[in-house]
Parts: sequence; structure tokens; C-alpha cells
Amino acid sequence: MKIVEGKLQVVPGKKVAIINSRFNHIITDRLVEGAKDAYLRHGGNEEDLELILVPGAFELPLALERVLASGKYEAVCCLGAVIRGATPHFDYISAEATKGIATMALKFNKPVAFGLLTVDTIEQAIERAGSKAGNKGAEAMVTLIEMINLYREIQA
Ligand code: INI
Repeated sequence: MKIVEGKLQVVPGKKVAIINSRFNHIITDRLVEGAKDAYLRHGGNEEDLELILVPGAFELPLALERVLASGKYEAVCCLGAVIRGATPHFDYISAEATKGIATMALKFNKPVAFGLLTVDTIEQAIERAGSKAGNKGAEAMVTLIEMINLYREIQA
């Protein structure tokens, strides 16, 4: 049986964008650090990586649409952190961001990684931004690298 899967090696010369949400930046800056570190450790060049900042998670799909429509990027890693508060706001923001990111990935048929934390507490966010539960930004970037290579394998 032939197995088709993506390598964990950055494709040289292809631009990759990170879109990060500034809201809860104490957390999301750590996700960017993790994503950048993963990209470089898997053979990427810093010049091929661009960071695009948006105000909050709700804006992630809006910027993603523009970024993918520009045709400049091979793939996009979306990062952010939605932390539950006392009102239903969390549910609306996290649902719209999640649905919007998936919709844009399918519309433009490009690899897109989902590195949006949706957590109940700040402690859960800290755990996932470079402490005891790892760094979800790094995990999202590794997934993105695999999917870039998988798309190429399937197209070939
Ligand atoms: N944006 C986030 O990224 N995380 C949050 O936890 C959050 N909360 O809780 O409000 C949040 N809100 C801002 C939102 O994403 C938009 O930027 C804002 O509504 C303006 O469109």
C-alpha cells in the first residue's frame, strides 16, 4: 500500500504568513514565538516568514481572507487566544473565528493551521503557550508544514 503523507521539512522560497491576534497578547506573543521557532527548526528561513497582526480573534478570518486572496503566501498559520469571561461573548467570538478560518481555508484551497486557543481560564492559556501543555503555536506551525507538503504530494 502506498502511503501519502507530508514531510516535516519547510519548502524553501515559499512565503508563509502568521496571523496573530493582539488580544491577550501576553499569551499570543508566546504562540508566535513557538510558531517561529518551529518554522526555523524545520528548515525555514526567517525572510520567508511574515507576521500579520489583527486586533482580536474575530478579525482572524477577515485578515485571512485578504491574505489568501493576495496570492503571496503558500500557507497561513492563524494564532490567537479567546478566554472565557462572565458573558456569552466567548462563545460568539470563538465560534465565528473557528468557522471563518475553516471557511477561508476551503475557499482558497491553501494550507491553513488553526492555532487559536479557546480556554476557560488564563491558567489554561498559560499552560498551552509554552509551559506544561506545550506550545500550541509551535504545534500549529508543525501541522502547517506537514500540510504544505501533503498538498504538494497530492497535487503531484
Ligand atoms: N478577542 C480575542 O482574541 N480573545 C478574547 O478573549 C476576546 N474577548 O474575550 O473579548 C476578544 N475580543 C475581541 C474581538 O475578537 C474583536 O476584536 C472585537 O469584538 C472587535 O471586532
